[in-house]
Amino acid sequence: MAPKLYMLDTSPPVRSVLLTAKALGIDLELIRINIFKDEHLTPEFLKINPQHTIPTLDDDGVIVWDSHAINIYLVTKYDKDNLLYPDEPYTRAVINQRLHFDSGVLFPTALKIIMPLALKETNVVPPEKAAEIIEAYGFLEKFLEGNKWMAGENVTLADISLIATVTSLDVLVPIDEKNFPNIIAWIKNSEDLPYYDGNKNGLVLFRNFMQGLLKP
Ligand SMILES: N[C@@H](CCC(=O)N[C@@H](CS)C(=O)NCC(=O)O)C(=O)O
Repeated sequence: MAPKLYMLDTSPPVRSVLLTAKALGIDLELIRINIFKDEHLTPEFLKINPQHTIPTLDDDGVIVWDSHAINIYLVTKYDKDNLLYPDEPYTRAVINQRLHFDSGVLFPTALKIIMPLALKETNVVPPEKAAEIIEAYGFLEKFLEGNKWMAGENVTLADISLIATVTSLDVLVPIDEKNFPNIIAWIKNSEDLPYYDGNKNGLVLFRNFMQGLLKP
């Protein structure tokens, strides 16, 4: 039975799970939950995930939420070679640092821009929030110094989580190639991954959604 993924196409963390699933060749049953219609607050969904976030995975009764936890679960269960999450201690520590950066810094900062736009409370990206994102771009630029990928010479879960968030942020706070050449090169490399569709399709929808909300 294909694992079920409760999801919304535009969501960056959902897209990171779609990337992981495609990379590992796992078929998922997609169950769309429209958070803007409160479909994540129904008693049925709260029973599965009391924290009411998407993505949420149901793998034959094993429930996991938080995209980073889901991706690690999928890799641990289905990627026998562990290529996306190698167990060499230093590499894994670097990957974990990048994942925590995505989960604890980058995505929460992105949400502070995305949600007021989505709820039509504003139609601009506040300059102070844009400044926080530009500071975060500076950190990412450093992570990539001397590295093709976020945790070294090989693509890992660090790239899979961060590419979904960073390409979404680029819609809101465009990444300037002059200041952030490493990030731009890394995005281009990511676009060449054979499973990049996992991000691409939802990103187009996210871009259209946000551009419709931003003041021209
Ligand atoms: N750290 C979580 C963030 C998940 C998250 O905040 N998802 C948003 C949609 S992009 C959501 O479910 N929002 C509804 C809510 O929090 O009630 C992850 O990586 O999965």
